[in-house]
This record gives sequence, structure tokens and C-alpha cells, in this order.
Amino acid sequence: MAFVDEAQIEVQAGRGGDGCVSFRRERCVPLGGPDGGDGGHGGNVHVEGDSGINTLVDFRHLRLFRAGHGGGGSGRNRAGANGDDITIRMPVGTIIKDVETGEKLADLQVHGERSLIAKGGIRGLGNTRFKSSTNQAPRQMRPGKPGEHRRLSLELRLLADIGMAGWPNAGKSSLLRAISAARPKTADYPFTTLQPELGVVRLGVDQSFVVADMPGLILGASEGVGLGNRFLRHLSRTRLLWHVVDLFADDDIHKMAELIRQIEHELQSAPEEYLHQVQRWLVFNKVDLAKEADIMSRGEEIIKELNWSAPVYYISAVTGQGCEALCRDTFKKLQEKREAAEKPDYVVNV
Ligand SMILES: Nc1nc2c(ncn2[C@@H]2O[C@H](COP(=O)(O)OP(=O)(O)OP(=O)(O)O)[C@@H](O)[C@H]2O)c(=O)[nH]1
Ligand SMILES: [Mg+2]
Repeated sequence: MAFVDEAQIEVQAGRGGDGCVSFRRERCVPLGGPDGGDGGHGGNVHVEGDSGINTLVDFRHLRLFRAGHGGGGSGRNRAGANGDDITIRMPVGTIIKDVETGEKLADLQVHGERSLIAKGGIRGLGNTRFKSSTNQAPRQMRPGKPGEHRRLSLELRLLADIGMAGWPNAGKSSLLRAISAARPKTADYPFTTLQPELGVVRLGVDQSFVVADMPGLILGASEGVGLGNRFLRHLSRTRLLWHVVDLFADDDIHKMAELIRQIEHELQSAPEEYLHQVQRWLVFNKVDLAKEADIMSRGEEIIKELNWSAPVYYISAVTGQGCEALCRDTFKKLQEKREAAEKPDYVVNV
């Protein structure tokens, strides 16, 4: 299915039903008085996060969403029916903004999270409501109010714990295949991956995390070259980046360091500021292609050249070597981050 991460839709909440002007007419009851009922409320438009949906593709075709109108009131003080509410289901990770004002209306972070996006019109009032000691036979009523109308921009930002960044062909998709049940396409030509894909890494009961495979980055991605910056946006909500490097992309160590710095530069220049702060680990891939001693000395030279101090892993996405250690340490790190986030940064003295 096509992966679509931007869309625009219109929503129209229902109109409130009009109030009714009516008078009681019964045999033997002269001047029965007003009995016009109120209208019903207009239906609301809600949005809801749904983890079963992972693209905004449906919103390319269906663009106008209307809630039901409130029914009009009627005689004998009968109120009109309320208009039906509607709920628009969207992928978890969708940010919804009002196109006209730019105001952020909702950010659906978890499955089932709901938000009222356009309010139905207020119901009208029947003439019974206007009865008073001085006006026993009111002829006025209040009409229902129109429902809110909005144009919305939808923007999907994937919610993954780990994001992968790297040059094309580094082996990102191969790594996702090695550690999860996801089956992204892999091939020995660049730009095999054209859209992000998520995979769940399971280490044990209640021990899992989500990894996002990304298309390879190119120079200038942060300024909008290629598809790069669309996808950099998806990395901006991850909690840790794996910078996947083909350890044999170039024979020259200086060139290798340069290739790593170039990806670093694209990440640092991305418009999403949060992305600049996400911690990054180096993942040297394709270690099956040389002897262990050569791999280590090559890796160490690159690290020295880069002045790198964050963690480094040596893996082979093809043989699976080193992948378990990477995943276990990642899970530990995510857990530490989770605990740190839960801990209050002040102590209450009782
Ligand atoms: N020998 C060896 N080959 C690998 C390893 N990992 C990936 N490859 C090969 O490298 C090529 C590129 O792998 P992909 O996983 O498609 O690379 P990618 O980073 O997802 O590439 P893009 O989607 O184009 O950005 C494929 O031919 C893989 O078989 C590895 O650990 N060892
Ligand atoms: Mg790929």
C-alpha cells in the first residue's frame, strides 16, 4: 500500500436543529399555550488514533467529512434528534492542524486517543422556552446554529523508538529483516527503500521496541533534496538513532570518516530541532566481509578520526553477528530513558 504522510481534508460539523413554533390544540382546552420543542444538537466531528492504520492514503480520495444535522423540534414539546457524531480514524502519530490559523488541534500519540475537532452547532429553542407571564403565546423561536467547518492539514510522523539513518546500501533494511518480522526489500543498488517501514524487535515477554527503516539519505536532504527531508521528519520522534555504516563503503579511512560526517551534517541541519538532540550510535555493518582483527583495526581508526565517544557496534545484518548485543543494549538504554522520564526531578519533603 502506498505510504502517504501528508493530506488535507475538510470537516463539517452538523447544524443544530431549529426550534419549533407550535401551540397546544385540544378539544375543550382553549388557549392551550405554546408547545414547540427544541431542535437537536448538531453532530460533532472527532478524530481518533488507530494503530491498525499506518498511512494517510485514504484521505487522498475522501476529503470531506460531515457529521449529521440536528433534527428540528416539533409540537407537543418534542425535541429534535441530535445529529450523529462521526469519528475519523487516523494513524497513530498524526498531527492535525487548522490550515487557516495554523493552530495545532490534535496530536494522536496512542491508539484510541480521541479529540473533538469540529463542534456541532447549538440546537435551536422552541417557542415553549419563550413563554413568560407577559407573553403567554410567544411566536418566537431560536434557529439552530451552524456547525464548525475547518480545513485540516494532516501530517503523519511515525512513532518509533529507534530510527535508522545512513547512506543508501549501508544495510539498514537488511538489519531490520535480521532483527524483526518486518520484510523490507533489500538489494545491492541504492534507494531500494523508498518509504519508511516499521518493525518490532522482540527480546522477550514485555521486552520489545519499534525500529523505523528509512530510505538512504543523500547530500542536501536536510534542504529538501530528494525525498530526504520528508523522511528526516519521521526520525524526529525517535528516542535513539542507529547510524548504520557500510564498513567497506570506501578503502580510505579519511573518506569513511567524511561519509559519516556528511550524514551527521544532514541530521544536524534538519528543520526539526528535536532531531539535533537525539542520541546517535554508530553501527558498523558488513563485518562478515573481513577478518575480525582487520575489522577492529579499521573501526578503531575511523572512530579515532571522528573523535567519536558514543557507543559503537559491529554487526553483520547477513549473518546476524552482533545484532543481539545491539538490540539488548538498545532496549536497556530505552528503559533507562523511560525511567528517567518517569522520575520527578524534584523531591517533595513531607
Ligand atoms: N556481506 C554483507 N552484505 C550486506 C550486509 N548487510 C547488507 N548487505 C548487502 O548490502 C546491500 C544493501 O542492503 P540494504 O539492506 O538494501 O541497504 P539499505 O541501507 O537498506 O539501502 P537503501 O534502502 O537503498 O537505502 C544488499 O545487497 C545486502 O545484501 C552484511 O551484513 N554483509
Ligand atoms: Mg533499504
